[in-house]
Amino acid sequence: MKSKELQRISKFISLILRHNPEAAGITLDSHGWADVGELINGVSRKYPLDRALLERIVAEDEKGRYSFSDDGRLIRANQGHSINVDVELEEKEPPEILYHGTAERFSSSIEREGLKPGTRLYVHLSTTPEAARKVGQRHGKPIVYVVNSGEMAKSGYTFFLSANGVWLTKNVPAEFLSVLESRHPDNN
Ligand code: HQG
Repeated sequence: MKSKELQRISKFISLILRHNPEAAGITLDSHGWADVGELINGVSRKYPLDRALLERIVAEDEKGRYSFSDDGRLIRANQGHSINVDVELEEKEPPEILYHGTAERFSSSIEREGLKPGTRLYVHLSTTPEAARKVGQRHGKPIVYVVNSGEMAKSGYTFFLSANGVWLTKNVPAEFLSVLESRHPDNN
């Protein structure tokens, strides 16, 4: 199967497991798990999918978006949900600095209100400016914020590290944000 087709199926799976299980006629449990057989049946209404292909999609996903349960019967998205499930995120002391990539057009609102999770459960933070810039590019002309996560943790804010290495927190007040100044003309 071509990688474009695989990507299309993966996008549909992430829609189902993060936002809209009804799109495949399935339900998730309170920890975000779907039954693998039900997911395959539901996706198969739209795209060809069997266990082997699903295993390939999970194994090859470049962001490690999905996990199987230990017995292989269940599958869930590791982060990125808008529906209220508890994926048993690990609460963890964050690094001193994290980054958030967004589009320039959101900057006045962000600098007024801080970072809010929007439709998702958490604000997503990156460990490098490069990764943050890529996230921001999905929305338009990117801008990268430096998040003073060390100071936030000292002030009592909690952080979580997802199974696939994404830092998450409920919100970031504007006082902990500063714009990353680009040092290179190409770096914007
Ligand atoms: C912005 C992808 C105005 C926020 C990525 C972002 C990530 C505000 C947008 C993951 C705001 C929400 C998540 C405020 C935040 N005013 N705009 N006060 N506060 N925003 O897509 O972080 O490929 O829900 O900056 O790689 O872009 O799907 O979040 O631009 O890890 O696995 O509101 O999704 O991963 O957009 O992306 P999103 P995000 P996947």
